[in-house]
Amino acid sequence: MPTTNNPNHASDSLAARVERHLLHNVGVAPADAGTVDLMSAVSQVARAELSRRWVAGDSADRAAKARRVYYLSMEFLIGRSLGNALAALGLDSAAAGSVGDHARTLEDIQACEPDAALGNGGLGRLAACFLDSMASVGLPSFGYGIRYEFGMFAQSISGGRQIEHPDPWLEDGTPWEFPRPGVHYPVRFGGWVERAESPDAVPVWRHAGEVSAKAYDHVIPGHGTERVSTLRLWKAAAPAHIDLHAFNSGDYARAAEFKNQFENISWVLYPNDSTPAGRELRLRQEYFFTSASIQDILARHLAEHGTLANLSDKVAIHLNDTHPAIGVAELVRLLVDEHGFTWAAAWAMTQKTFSYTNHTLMPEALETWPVALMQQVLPRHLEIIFRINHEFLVQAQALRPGDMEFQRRLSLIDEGGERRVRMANLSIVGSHKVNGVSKLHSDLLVETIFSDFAALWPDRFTNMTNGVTPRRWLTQANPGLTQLIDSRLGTAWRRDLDLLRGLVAQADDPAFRAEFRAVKAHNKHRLAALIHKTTGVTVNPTSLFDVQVKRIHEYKRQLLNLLHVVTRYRAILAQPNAGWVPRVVVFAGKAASSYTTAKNIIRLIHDVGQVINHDARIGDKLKLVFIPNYGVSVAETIMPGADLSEQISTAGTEASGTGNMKLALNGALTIGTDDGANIEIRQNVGDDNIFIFGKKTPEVAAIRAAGYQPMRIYEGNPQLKAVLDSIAAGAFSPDEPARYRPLIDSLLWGGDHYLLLADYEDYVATQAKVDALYRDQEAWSRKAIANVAGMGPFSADRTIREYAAQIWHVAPQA
Ligand code: GL9
Repeated sequence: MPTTNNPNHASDSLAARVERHLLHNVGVAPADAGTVDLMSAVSQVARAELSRRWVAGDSADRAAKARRVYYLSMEFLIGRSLGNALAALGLDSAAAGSVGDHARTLEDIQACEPDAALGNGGLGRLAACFLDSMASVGLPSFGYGIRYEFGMFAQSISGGRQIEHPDPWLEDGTPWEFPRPGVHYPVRFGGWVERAESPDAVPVWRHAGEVSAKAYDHVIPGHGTERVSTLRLWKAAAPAHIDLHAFNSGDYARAAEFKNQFENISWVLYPNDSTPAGRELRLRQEYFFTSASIQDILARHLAEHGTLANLSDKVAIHLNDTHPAIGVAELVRLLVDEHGFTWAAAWAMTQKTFSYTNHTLMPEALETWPVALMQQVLPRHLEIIFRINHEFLVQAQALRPGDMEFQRRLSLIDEGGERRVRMANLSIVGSHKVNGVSKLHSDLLVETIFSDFAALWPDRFTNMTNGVTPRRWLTQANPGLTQLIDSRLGTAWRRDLDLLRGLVAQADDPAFRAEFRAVKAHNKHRLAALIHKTTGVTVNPTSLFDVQVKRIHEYKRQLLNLLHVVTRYRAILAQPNAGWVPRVVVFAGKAASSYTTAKNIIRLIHDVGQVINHDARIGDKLKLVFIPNYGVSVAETIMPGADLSEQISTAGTEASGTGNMKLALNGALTIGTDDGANIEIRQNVGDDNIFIFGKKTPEVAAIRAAGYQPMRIYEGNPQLKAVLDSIAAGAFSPDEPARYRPLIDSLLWGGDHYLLLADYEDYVATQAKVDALYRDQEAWSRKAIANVAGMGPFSADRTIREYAAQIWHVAPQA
């Protein structure tokens, strides 16, 4: 429909702007524009408006000399930007109209934007949700990270096996970044430290190599406000003073190789969430982005204040896990070596500036770096760490004179075996606040791995329960539910998620419940279509959709879920007419490339699915699918379509979880253990509206302490025994009957470290309660609605306001 003769209509100006961008920036005639061209043009329109807001906010902050928060994170799992930008600008419906003129749907156009997958899992997605909330609550804020050329690997499944493909997300460029050629800093490595003659003289770091960190910005739109936040990502480049041509005239291959030595630092995201991999390059990455970020922070502060004396009054730097922990030593170095601070002044300033979030209790995930490696890569920083440690242990000695074990545990250096720097200890000592990510996790931190530090500094430790942005995870992902909520509560809940409480009253209205079910049914159709497209399996959308989506890890216990699936399969075969509630069990998630057991679990899911899905006796009663390439965009389709959310980690292992929040917010009921944020979800949605099962954290500890014997449980439970025996004997791998013997042996003989067998019986019994409830659709809907209604506290806006008030002391401006 031609709309150009009505210049006041919002969609007119948008359509006209899209056409202008097609002509001027994309280089294509509007009539010939393809889907990618339109994606690019619509993005340019949004970008232009965001750029205007950005410039305005930035100059306001500069004029006000605002205190700012700087969130340092190795990972930002952003996903797509277009839909989010249009929603923030209130342009979504206009955009739908403007591309409709080109016979395209906005959904198709959005789908051709690649995900920015600069993170592995929950930790990286949390950082992205936090950026959204920092912008939306109006915190003067920057995220800092790495502009990885290759993000999280893309996963395909072949013969049940995970195949990893590179993710060249920047290959065709992205409309969302703003290169800042004027913003670059040198980052140095290696060499030695020249000992000063007098003890007061500043040591000189004679570095051996240098790279240039170049800034690329992403504007992060705020919702319901004109404020935005900035994500600044660093790319590594050869320093300007290296003339590649002169260095290697004519030999381009060698010149390129030489250049790569500099640039490889920002090439790839390490696809590993448990063990620090890639060793030296990973350490270089950590230092690279941390150093560049802190140099940038100091430069901005000096430009505004002309002195660093008041740095901690104006700057809060947050360490997202220990990955940027070297920043503690880097700030000391910059203050002492380059800005004339005394050691004591620099150290006091540093502690006032930093804060740190721990994201896991898993000991193998606590980063340490060999002293020898740090000596080689960052000799000056190692020296600084030794001095911090020395002064710190003097304090510890004063508190508990002669207690050498206490000092040994607190030390920044692990002296048992190869000497290593403990990055968590450095982070705690260098920060004024340390937090966990759920109530349970924060309690466990001070009771277990950080108990010695808590004895020294009880006030340093606190809790900040995670949250998720309701914009991406409800408004954008679930427009049907959004409209339904709007129709009853108005739209204010979008900025104040606690208003969802108003749905409690709606749950009593049968008409509302019917509409709620209709929305869910629609979302399940969409999910069924995704399942069909990605796996070839046809599922019945009226089945109960049982969803476990997250990284594949033994502690998350996808295998326990699978034991239930096999149990159910066998029970259906034994009693085909027992009135089964049809179920579709959905898995998705990536396994770290070096994590063999996790990869075997993926393969077993696939193999069990092959048997069940092709067993004509089963039909719709049970289907098992593994959706490949789990990521932000895939999650946006899965979350709204789920009925049941599997959050079944061994109690005490999942620091928080955030998928649990996204699923409940979209009206899924949780079946979960007493772990992480599940506990707080239960408190908020009510005990009757969640299925909690299994051993609790103290019981887990007691069972292990008493000498856990999984074999006893196996011998005592014929149902479990039959399930394990069938997998071990090759019922699901007839071509290679012994394929899963080792996996099952790890449970029976290998100690079953995550207590799958101990929780099996309760889990299966609880799954039967799920079925019983699902048979009563009215009762189920009431509980699903109660879940949505109770999720207000899990908005990342709440989390960010708590960080702002209690840790960062930065005032929201919006
Ligand atoms: C994690 C925890 O395991 C999750 O429970 C938590 O919700 C998130 C965010 O706080 O952090 N810690 C961690 O290392 N990962 C988490 O998901 N792993 C990845 O991000 C891969």
